[in-house]
Amino acid sequence: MNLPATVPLRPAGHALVEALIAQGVETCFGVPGESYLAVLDGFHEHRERIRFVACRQEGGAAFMADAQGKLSGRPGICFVTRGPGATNAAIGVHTSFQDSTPMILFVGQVASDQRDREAFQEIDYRQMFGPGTLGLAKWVGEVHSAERLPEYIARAFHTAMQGRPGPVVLVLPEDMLTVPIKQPVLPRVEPVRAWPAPGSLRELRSLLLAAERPVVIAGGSGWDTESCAALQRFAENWQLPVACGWRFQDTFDNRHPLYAGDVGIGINPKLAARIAAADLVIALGVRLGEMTTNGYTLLQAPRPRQKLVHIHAGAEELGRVYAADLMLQAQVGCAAKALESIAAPMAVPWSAETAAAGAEYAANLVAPEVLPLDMAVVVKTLQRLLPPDTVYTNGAGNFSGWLHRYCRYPGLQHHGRTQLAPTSGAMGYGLPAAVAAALLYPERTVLNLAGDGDFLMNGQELATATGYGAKKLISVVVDNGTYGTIRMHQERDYPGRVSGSDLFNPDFAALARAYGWHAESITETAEFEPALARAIAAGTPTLLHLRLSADVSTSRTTLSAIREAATRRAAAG
Ligand SMILES: Cc1ncc(C[n+]2csc(CCOP(=O)(O)OP(=O)(O)O)c2C)c(N)n1
Repeated sequence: MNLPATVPLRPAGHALVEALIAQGVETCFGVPGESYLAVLDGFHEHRERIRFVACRQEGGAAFMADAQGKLSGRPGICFVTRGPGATNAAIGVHTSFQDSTPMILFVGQVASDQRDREAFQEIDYRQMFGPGTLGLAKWVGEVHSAERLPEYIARAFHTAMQGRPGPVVLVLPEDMLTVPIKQPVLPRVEPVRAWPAPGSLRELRSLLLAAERPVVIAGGSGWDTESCAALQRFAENWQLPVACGWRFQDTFDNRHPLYAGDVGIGINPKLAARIAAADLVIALGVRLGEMTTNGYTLLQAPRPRQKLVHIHAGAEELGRVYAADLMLQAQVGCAAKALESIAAPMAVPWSAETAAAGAEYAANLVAPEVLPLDMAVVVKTLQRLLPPDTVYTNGAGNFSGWLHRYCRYPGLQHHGRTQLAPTSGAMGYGLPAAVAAALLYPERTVLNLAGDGDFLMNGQELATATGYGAKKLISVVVDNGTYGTIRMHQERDYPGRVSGSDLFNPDFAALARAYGWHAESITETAEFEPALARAIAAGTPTLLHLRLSADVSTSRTTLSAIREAATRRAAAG
């Protein structure tokens, strides 16, 4: 990009919008505030090249920016006002942190001459989001000098994308945004990528040659078309079974014979046993967090029984919990391409094990019929009727287990990311993520699977979908009248003592219609396919409301079975 050495004077708020355009941003999400009027005016000034999507709550807006970051690989952008706006948005920052999603949250701040007085809605964002707080922003910057705004923005983009990607918070004092500046914006930032050293690849080859039961766990952020294809070729060269980390299921094509399933909540017990019995685990891009390690037991912390190779872009992730036998600090894209180049032998001793892992994955897709409304059939029908490039989104709750178990996500080399799901376990993520996907990629179909509790955490974003003209967007709400996950834990630990987990629900279909959506309610399996066909044909966002009994708990068991087992355990002392 050729930049003029000087540009006409314009308010810093306008320059900020120009800088976003220079970074390739076409859509930003947010809720307006009087603290950043000069930026909103910049959006008006440049409305032909960039749009500001006004959301209904900052939590929804921040989740939309997270979804944008996941789908594009570049920072999703969210604007919020000070105090209440920033606190509402915190859930999205936390999710981007745990999910390693590149994201930038811009926060309007009180004027500089009012700082430190606890002025109206004032918060010190470095303390609130600061890296010292473990798990909020990767970096928090406050722009005190309008002239240095371009520098701060470039740094925010670098920081959000480099190493372990994550969220950055940039704080914008109100008076700074109105200062006229003549600094040009900086050119588009590309992340610096680290490659694995040749010596470590030789070590990895030796570990593979010495192994008898290796398993790959792939996931994390930073994957793209080329690196996913390279991972597949590496796996094919070595006939390796590949599992995907929790909620990174589109890292490896789920229809490929080497796919072994996903590692997370609700893991196929056969896959868990296989990983536990492996003699070599290659963790590629995943964080090896609590969910992906089944509470640090699949891989015993801090020294696993299996030999462990951990490849991650963030130096701080390597050796954070596990004393791996080999640690490679490399961006996943570079690592996958390097792995592909490691010479494989003509035959490997574990081919039969790999085939068995694939067979176990296939067997896990089969489920006994459930009456009257079968969630396994619902997910399989979705996959049969919806286009292969459909983006599937979900928030948190047991309902997501059906999607994770039965949905066969294509590897992202085929259609880009097809799974948007929070490893932070944040309820309310799925609907705004789906709205963002539908607005950013209107040619693709977007399917949100939501729990009744989960859905209403951000149900207000139905209005954003309608207001901005989303079309190929379907939300399936699994209504079992309870915060079912919590009820499940209660029945396990305090059988029969229901407390705080019952829900009063609205008529979800009527609610959606009030927002201008098409909507239907469904009580039996046979009604689902025709309703979905009508949703696909509707040309307008559609909500399908599934009415289930609270007893429907997970894809493997019911509440009554959990309660009975817990009661028996208690009686046996
Ligand atoms: C924002 C947030 N609040 C609370 C929780 C704790 N939590 C996890 S699952 C769950 C219940 C989810 O209920 P629902 O959406 O109805 O799905 P179900 O479990 O019934 O399938 C709760 C309250 C959470 N993960 N996120």
